Amino acid sequence: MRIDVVTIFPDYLAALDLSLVGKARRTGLLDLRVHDLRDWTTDRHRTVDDTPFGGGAGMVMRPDVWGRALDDLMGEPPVGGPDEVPAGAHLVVPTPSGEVFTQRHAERLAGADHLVVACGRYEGIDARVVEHYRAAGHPVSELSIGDYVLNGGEVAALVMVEAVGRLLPGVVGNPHSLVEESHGAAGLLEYPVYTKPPAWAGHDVPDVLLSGHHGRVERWRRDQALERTARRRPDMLAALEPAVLDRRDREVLAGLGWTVDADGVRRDDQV
Ligand code: JB8
Repeated sequence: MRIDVVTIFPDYLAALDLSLVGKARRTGLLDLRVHDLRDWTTDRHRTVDDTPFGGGAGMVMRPDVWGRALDDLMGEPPVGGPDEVPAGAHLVVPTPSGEVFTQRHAERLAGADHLVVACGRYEGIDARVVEHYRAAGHPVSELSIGDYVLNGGEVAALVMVEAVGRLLPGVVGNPHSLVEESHGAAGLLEYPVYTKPPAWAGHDVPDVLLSGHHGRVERWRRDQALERTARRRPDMLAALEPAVLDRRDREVLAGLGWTVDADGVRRDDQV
């Protein structure tokens, strides 16, 4: 896969030289290029922003500068384009006004041949930029990494590149790690994990994990996952298909104040 990231702070993306994503780049699984948006400015001051039409606080990023950058990087949909750029890039725009980025978005983006990530600053990018590339036939995703506000799209781009990069075939050494996580995707938070030493600072590892009874360990982990999900992410519990919950699951949930019936999973006070 190729990913181009465009930003006025290319140094922000230096972390992508490290760890798993860095290795994927060095081995050629991921062709990741970071660009300085100011390379597409034409004035002496390398200006990327201007005042908002209609008034208001702050500055807006100019569409002409972004247009020159993206015309060079996105390729020509639906066919053709410069040889050195794969056709039909998917444009990703981090923005607090976007859909909330989830593992489902990461999985979909990991199936693309070419992503271009446009990192905004100030009050964001002139809205005609997204409109233009969508109208030209490119897939465009405006995505938020959560309900808080950053100073720009760079940190969100790091999050998205890491989440997508680790799904590319061969990037995560042991594909079993990805399979185990799909249980998380099946709707529950992960169970707590422990390692040596078995006693530390007056806290012992739960006996069942030292027992060697594989079946009891699996059941304990399932109970812990249910309890964590009920307490921390009731929205995830309420979205579960009843068919994925066995009799013991339903007993555990009953003890936590949840009812499972043909209609779904609900808190007892909402039955
Ligand atoms: C200007 O909070 B965020 C975010 C904030 C931003 C821009 C992009 C993303 C651009 N402010 O995800």
